[in-house]
Amino acid sequence: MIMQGKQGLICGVANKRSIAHAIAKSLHREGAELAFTYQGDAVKKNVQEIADDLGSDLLFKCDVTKDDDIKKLFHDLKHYMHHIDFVVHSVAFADKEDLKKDFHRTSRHGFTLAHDISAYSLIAIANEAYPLMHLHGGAILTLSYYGAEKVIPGYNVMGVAKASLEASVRYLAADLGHRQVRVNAISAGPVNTLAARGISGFTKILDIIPEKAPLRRNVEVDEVGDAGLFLCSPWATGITGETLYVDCGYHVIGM
Ligand code: NAD
Ligand code: IMJ
Repeated sequence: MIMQGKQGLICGVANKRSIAHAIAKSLHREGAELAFTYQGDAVKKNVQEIADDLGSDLLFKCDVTKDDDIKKLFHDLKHYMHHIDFVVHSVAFADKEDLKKDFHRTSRHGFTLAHDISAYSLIAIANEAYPLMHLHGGAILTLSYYGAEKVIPGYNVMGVAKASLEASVRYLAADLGHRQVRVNAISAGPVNTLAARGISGFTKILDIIPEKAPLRRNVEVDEVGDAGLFLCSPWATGITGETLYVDCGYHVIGM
């Protein structure tokens, strides 16, 4: 029970398949107390049910494009939790049209939207989270994908936003490290979630990984959950600014 006495916030649960749900399950299993955010009414019921299952009655609405939502979230969280030990940021969005057409067709609006939701939101959340972390610090974790560094068909503007996210992890780690606040990312292999559904080429990628990855299989979402637990836990107090691959080793293969 490495997380006994620890408490924190999970952003980005939409349903039971969400990577944020897997991370929340691992943290809960090891004794952590959790609070959850939900994006809007469409997913509130799902998130409420998941929070219930994980022994939490702390549920806050937060659309990360809204500064007021983020401010109110942490104001309310402070009231209930007083301090936090970790925040999980598992949020991304791009206009579906931008994931279909060629990357060079990305509009200014589409570029801005993807970066606002998928990268800037980590900075906005980190700024509200670190003052709630105690003298002994805390952990901030986000989720990335290999499309940040290599061209993956259709990932397009999301790849550029993830590159920005991973660079933000390094700059945030440098800024907040003197307070013992650690900032890390997991670069997860493909997982069949809402964010992957309906993506053309997704099933093809799920078929390629078992042929090429060192472990000869796709990653299980619970393996991402356990790696997330590790990075949020006292086992990882020496790790910050890192992007940890949880992808069955796919990223080390050259061809
Ligand atoms: P998901 O759809 O379950 O989670 C995405 C979450 O983002 C949802 O909960 C959604 O409500 C939230 N979100 C979108 N716009 C938001 C906004 N404006 N305000 C607040 N929340 C908003 O899918 P997932 O696969 O669990 O995605 C979680 C993270 O994991 C994302 O950052 C994604 O890029 C990353 N990731 C996913 C995969 C994969 O294959 N599924 C692989 C690597 C990384
Ligand atoms: C997404 C697009 C293209 C290829 C993709 C993905 N591959 C994988 C994903 C190969 C694994 C899933 N992923 C890593 C994401 O980060 C998804 C982000 C995403 C998904 C959607 C779908 C629905 C929508 N907008 C989205 N914005 C971001 O309207």
